[in-house]
Amino acid sequence: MLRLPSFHHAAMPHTARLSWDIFCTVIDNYGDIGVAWRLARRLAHDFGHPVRLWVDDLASFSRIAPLLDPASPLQQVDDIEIRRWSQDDGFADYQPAQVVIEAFGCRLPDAVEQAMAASATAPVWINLEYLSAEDWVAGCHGMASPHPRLPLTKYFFFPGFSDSTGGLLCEDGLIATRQRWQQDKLAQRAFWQMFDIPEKQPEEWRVSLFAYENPAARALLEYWTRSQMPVHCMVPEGKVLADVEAVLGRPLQAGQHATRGALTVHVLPMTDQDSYDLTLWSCDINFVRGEDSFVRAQWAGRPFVWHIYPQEDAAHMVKLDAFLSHYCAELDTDTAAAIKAASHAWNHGQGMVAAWQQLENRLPQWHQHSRNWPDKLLKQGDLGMRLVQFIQNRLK
Ligand code: TRH
Repeated sequence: MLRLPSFHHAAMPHTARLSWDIFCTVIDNYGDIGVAWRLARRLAHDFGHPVRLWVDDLASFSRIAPLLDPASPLQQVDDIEIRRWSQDDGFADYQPAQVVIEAFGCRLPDAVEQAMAASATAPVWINLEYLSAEDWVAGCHGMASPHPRLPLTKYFFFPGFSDSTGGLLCEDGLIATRQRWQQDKLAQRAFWQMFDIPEKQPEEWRVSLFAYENPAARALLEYWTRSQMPVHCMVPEGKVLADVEAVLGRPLQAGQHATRGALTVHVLPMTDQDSYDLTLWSCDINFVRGEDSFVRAQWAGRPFVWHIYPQEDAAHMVKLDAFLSHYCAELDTDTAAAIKAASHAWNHGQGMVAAWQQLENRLPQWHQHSRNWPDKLLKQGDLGMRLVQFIQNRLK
């Protein structure tokens, strides 16, 4: 059995111990629970704080946390207390932690709010928001909103890319661990062997593909069947698989692979978050989606293409552009133009082959930029550290 690298520093930061309740509902997909779970683990493992994670849908949660028992309403996983909840639960005996996080505006039950208001010291109440690189985020980050009836204040905590936002979640020591992994060919070989996938060859593209349904994926995969370099494409089972199957001409399940021309597709089972990180670290280029895999691709230090979660009225395209202008700010004009064109093509579902050809010519610059990018984002600390500091300032 492969030993996964440990991300944890021996020394914990000197922050006063806080207890946390994180409430999360699963809307669709895995992003909300993915972020909540990652935050819980960051606080428990790197800060040593006790965390209770309240989740309404344990079946979805267990897809990214295989040790979880979806039938158990109360369990301990990875040093975190996991509790199943719903809006109708009584919460009669609920005793709030010092910090209560409402993830992505999931709305706390009335009884929880009342228990918070009745506490001798009201907990610090945080609404953890979705990630966006838009400029308005800095103005809204940390804003206080008084409860209409109870003596409680809710603070809005926005992840983001600038120093005046809440930053992005990253474990202590993660970047160094990732750099060591990327030097370690034996560990990578052992990792791929777990999925019955051959080790990466120098003369091959190894790509991971985690995306929503996307006609641009069909066009790109078709193009890769005629590639000069063999392409090995790792596809976690899920939404984009139908597009992949259309190109390969047959149904595919986790654990299977299929080849057409220069393209070989390997369908991966959903793994836990740490193993998914290893997939991202071990591929040359990663296609990611939503919020959490998008952030993890940035820590991977490798080029990535982002399939943003689609919203009504194309609001997501504004968010995409806000990120791209940030990401490309210090790049040369041609590389920036190629990355922007490929991102637009991928998210509009058309024009991907031409955009990809343009991008192929800029790969060295794109690789270099991907290696430098995490340092820029982490200079002022990650989201976990900024959140703990924010809470401590409220408690002074
Ligand atoms: O699943 P997503 O599409 O989630 C989305 C977004 O978060 C979006 O903003 C939100 O509004 C919507 O959900 C409801 O993509 P995301 O954010 O990348 O989450 C996927 C999670 O799954 C992430 O934590 C990584 C994890 N994962 C694994 O743990 N193992 C795997 O094998 C794979 C492929 C993913």
